[in-house]
Amino acid sequence: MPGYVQNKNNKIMETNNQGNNNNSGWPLALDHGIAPDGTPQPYVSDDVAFESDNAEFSKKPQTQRPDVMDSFFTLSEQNKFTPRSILIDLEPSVVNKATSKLPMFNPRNIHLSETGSGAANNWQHGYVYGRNHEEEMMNLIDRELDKCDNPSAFQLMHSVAGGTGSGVGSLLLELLNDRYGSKKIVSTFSVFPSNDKTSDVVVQPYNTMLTLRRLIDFGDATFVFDNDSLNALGNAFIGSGLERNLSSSTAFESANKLIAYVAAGITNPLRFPSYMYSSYESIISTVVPTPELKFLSTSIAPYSNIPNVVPNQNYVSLNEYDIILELLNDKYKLNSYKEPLKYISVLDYVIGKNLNQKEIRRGILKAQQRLSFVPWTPSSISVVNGKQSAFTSQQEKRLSGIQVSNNTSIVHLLSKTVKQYDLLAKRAAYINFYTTSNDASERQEVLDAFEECKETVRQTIDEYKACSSDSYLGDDIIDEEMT
Ligand SMILES: Nc1nc2c(ncn2[C@@H]2O[C@H](COP(=O)(O)OP(=O)(O)OP(=O)(O)O)[C@@H](O)[C@H]2O)c(=O)[nH]1
Ligand SMILES: [Mg+2]
Repeated sequence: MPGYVQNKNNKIMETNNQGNNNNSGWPLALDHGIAPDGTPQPYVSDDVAFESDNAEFSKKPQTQRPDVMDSFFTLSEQNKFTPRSILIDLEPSVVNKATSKLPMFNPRNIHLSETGSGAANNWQHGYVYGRNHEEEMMNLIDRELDKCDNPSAFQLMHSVAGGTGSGVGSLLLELLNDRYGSKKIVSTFSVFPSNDKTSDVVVQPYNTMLTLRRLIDFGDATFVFDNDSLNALGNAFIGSGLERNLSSSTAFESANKLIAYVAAGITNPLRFPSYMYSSYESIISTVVPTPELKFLSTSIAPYSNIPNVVPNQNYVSLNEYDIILELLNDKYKLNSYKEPLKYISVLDYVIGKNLNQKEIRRGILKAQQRLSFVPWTPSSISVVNGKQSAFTSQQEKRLSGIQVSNNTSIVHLLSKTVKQYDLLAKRAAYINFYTTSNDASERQEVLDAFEECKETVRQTIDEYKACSSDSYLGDDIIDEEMT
């Protein structure tokens, strides 16, 4: 399938296409030169930067596009790319904003509630709505899957604390697990609420707890983003001298840019394949060693090529060694926690042109010495040699870096949620938000269901705590022998 655009547009062109002038800011589309309405931009070769009538040049074989677009897009008969995404919400404003910026989204892949009032920050509303509309939503998913040759994974992007992302998201996790769980990876990009601003929605700890249980029971990997770290990271980028057009954007827009950048970056080797990490399975299995340890943290190196974030005059060029060390810096983490951590796995992406393998090796050796790993894994950092898109590359050598890691910082996030939940649950506060009547037995049923979720989360906390011990794998072997 990737051949389709090559035939039409794979000419060696004279222009230096930065692809960023009329852009949407969506890295996944920008990387492949897809305009907001889905129109493919001509591919610009890196090797020969001009077209020539000279017979010598025209005899040269045309460079093949190095990117694979069909993982995330389908090509219509009108030669337009359409994301495979499905957009679901219980109120229209967010989806309408997205589709007006990016008309490339397929209107048939959008599900909005008829009443359009949202789920009122209530997991229960979202979940029940999902139950009542599960057939419609699964039809959208199945129809999209039918268009795929060999789908390997789902990516669910949602917030865990409101009503829709948490409730509908939880239901979808159950449905996907039920129908496809054994065959396909179900991964999530889950936004956790700001700790500083919990007061705006008092029942966030309930919603988060109910969602966490589904992430633990039905997901294969969760990329954790917390809004406090996202805000801090935005500030760190500004503080370090990157100009960010914040005046015209909300705090969420900049947070979402960072999430979108990481989400796209993670799949760089799928979309620009080389000999390693060219499947989603290989990426996930590198960072998720057992189904019990599946919460992943990410970080972004400073001065990375984030769309709409341009380096100002203070920009200093970082080489591969610098990038790898910067990825260890707390201030560039999207789920930050400053206590000493134990690492279970680390996958570093260094993305750029003509990567210097010597500098990568030097950086990795240094970084490995700085990190503390759990005793039962090889204390090593895996590396993705990511390719820079010809559509987003700059004139000068500018490298980007992303780190995906599995580490014990999740203990802090989960424990914080349990603590906030306990404060509400011990007084059964606001439990009537989740019941249909004032009936005491129904209240108790709801509380019991909440407590089951808490128990699941507790087990994950315990698992992450236990994994730091020397005997972590040994305990399991003994358990198995005894049973
Ligand atoms: N990073 C990020 N966080 C967001 C965004 N929108 C909302 N949040 C956070 O997510 C949580 C819940 O968000 P909502 O938008 O109210 O949740 P929802 O899933 O739409 O559910 P309902 O509004 O109840 O239908 C809050 O903690 C918000 O701070 C966003 O665009 N980006
Ligand atoms: Mg909403």
